[in-house]
This record gives sequence, structure tokens and C-alpha cells, in this order.
Amino acid sequence: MAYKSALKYSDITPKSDFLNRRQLMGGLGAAAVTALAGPGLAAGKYSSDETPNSLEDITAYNNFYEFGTGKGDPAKYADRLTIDPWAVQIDGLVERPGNYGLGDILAKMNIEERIYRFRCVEAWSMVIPWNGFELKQLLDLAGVQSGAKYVAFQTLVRPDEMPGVSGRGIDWPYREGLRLDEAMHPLSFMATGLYGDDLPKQNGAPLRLVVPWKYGFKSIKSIVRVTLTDTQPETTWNMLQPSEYGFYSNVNPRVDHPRWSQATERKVGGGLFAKRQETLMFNGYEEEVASLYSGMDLKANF
Ligand SMILES: Nc1nc2c(c(=O)[nH]1)N[C@H]1C(S)=C(S)[C@@H](COP(=O)(O)O)O[C@H]1N2
Ligand SMILES: [Mo]
Repeated sequence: MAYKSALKYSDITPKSDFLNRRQLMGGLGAAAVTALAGPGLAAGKYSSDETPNSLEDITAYNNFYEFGTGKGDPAKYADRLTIDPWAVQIDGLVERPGNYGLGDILAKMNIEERIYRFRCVEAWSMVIPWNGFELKQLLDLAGVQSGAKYVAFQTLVRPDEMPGVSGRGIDWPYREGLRLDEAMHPLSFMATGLYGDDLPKQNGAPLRLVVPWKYGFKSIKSIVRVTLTDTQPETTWNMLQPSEYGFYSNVNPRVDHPRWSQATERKVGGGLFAKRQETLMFNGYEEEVASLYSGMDLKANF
């Protein structure tokens, strides 16, 4: 494999030790904590302290419709995907448009671990230990022009390797988008790994977006194109069913899906008798992201 995540899960201090150490160090400041804990953990404040789902849960129960609509299809078929070489075309309102090789991108990124809560619009959830880098770093690499207001993303389409893209229904490529301020938020993350190892193909190798306060379908996989625009881009689920899937798709327990409640969720891997858990506003990231939407009617802008 050409692209290794720089930081291994096994290199990382167990979360409880890390938290204890941070508490102990109290007033010493972030730089001292970083020096002691090693690279990557400086951003520990963005990680959840919940226990991550098992690698088995995270890699066996997936949505990646390019490989089929069944939850087990991506694990079954995604190994056909060729991910080396890989390049990302960055274009639109940027200073340095181009086709960026993934190796060249990764050499410039600060790779860290983020343990994020993940909530699918279908009302299941997981906790996932990603490795990767802040999306802002990639946008800064290309240089965002002052007129840009949105970021649009596209997934690879390769019918030879993707059994799901030949059927009708979705207008491929899979597309997603963010407002520029959402994209620049430090929580917006480009994942290149999982549990300290390479990102499995069913999870969107070699490069996928993770936006933890939004429903999972915003977290577009296997990205080959990033375009800065001044108009709101088209997004796959909104194109398919605009009455059910909005552009924002912020996790919100008070705004139900037209066909089911969003008030609670089933944590994958909890077993047959596990209690459903309450869904949190912005999936638990309210403190970090609520200000992005101040004054906005979140029911109208779902
Ligand atoms: N290209 C692409 N990206 C995608 C999807 C998809 O079908 N195609 N499914 C989305 C949905 S609905 C979810 S819930 C997450 C699932 O990510 P995971 O399989 O890594 O948990 O991927 C999102 N990204
Ligand atoms: Mo989803």
C-alpha cells in the first residue's frame, strides 16, 4: 500500500491516560501536552471520549452505493477498487487549480487521529477512530479565492470496478457539498485511515470526507474532485429526494425525517437488547458548530 497513515492507533496513549495526563498538566498549555503526548494529540479536544466501535462493525456495515445498496455489499465488492495511483482534481475558484497526486497532498498534511461520533440519517450510529487531516489544510493548499462560497465534492465513477453504478436511480458521480465556512471548520476532516491503518476501501479509500455534526451521507467517499464555487452545489440525496434530504442535513433530533423519527438512534454493535440512545443536537457537536447557523431556521434549512 502506498499511502500509510502516519499515526498508528497503537501509538496513541489510551484515551483515559491521555485525559488524565491533560488534567494533571492543567496549566502547562497545549504545546507542552503535544510534546509529551506526541504529534496528533494536540487536537484531542475534538475527539469523543466514547469507546469506538470495533473495526469489524465499522468495516462490515456500510453505505457505499457504488458497490450496491446492501449494508454488506461494500465489504464484499469494494476490494475491486484500484486506489493507487490516486489524484484529486481541485478546481473552480482556487488560486492553484490542478490535478493533485494523493502522495503529494499527504506529504504536506498534518495527519492526526479524530475519534468522532457518526450518525446516519437512517437512525443508526457508531463511534469511529479516523486518521486524516483537516479539510481546511487541503483548501489552503489550493488557495481559496475570495469569491468562493461553497465546496463541491465528487466520488470516482469507475463502472468496471463498481457494480452499483450501472443501475439506474442515482445520477453518478455521487456528489456532496458544504458551505465554505462549514468546510473551513476544524471539525471538517479528510479521513485517510481507520484505527491507525489505511482506510478500508468500503469506508471510502483512499480519501473521504467526515463531517461529524451532519448526517452520514454528507461524508462523501473516495473523492476525486473538489470544486470551489459561488453557488450552492447539487448534492446526490437532495437531487434524489429533495423533500427528505436537504443541503444542510445537520443532525437534529427535533426535525424528523418525513418517514421516521430522528429523536433516537441505534448504536451499531450494541446487540439485540441494547436500548436506543437519544440523538444529540448537531450530533453532540453543538458547542463547536451552532454559531455557524445562528439566526437560521433549522426546520426550513434541514
Ligand atoms: N460515494 C459515496 N459516499 C458515501 C455514500 C455512498 O453511497 N457513496 N454513502 C453515505 C452514507 S449514507 C453514509 S451513512 C456514509 C457511511 O460511511 P461508512 O460506511 O464509512 O460508515 O457514507 C456516505 N458516503
Ligand atoms: Mo447514511
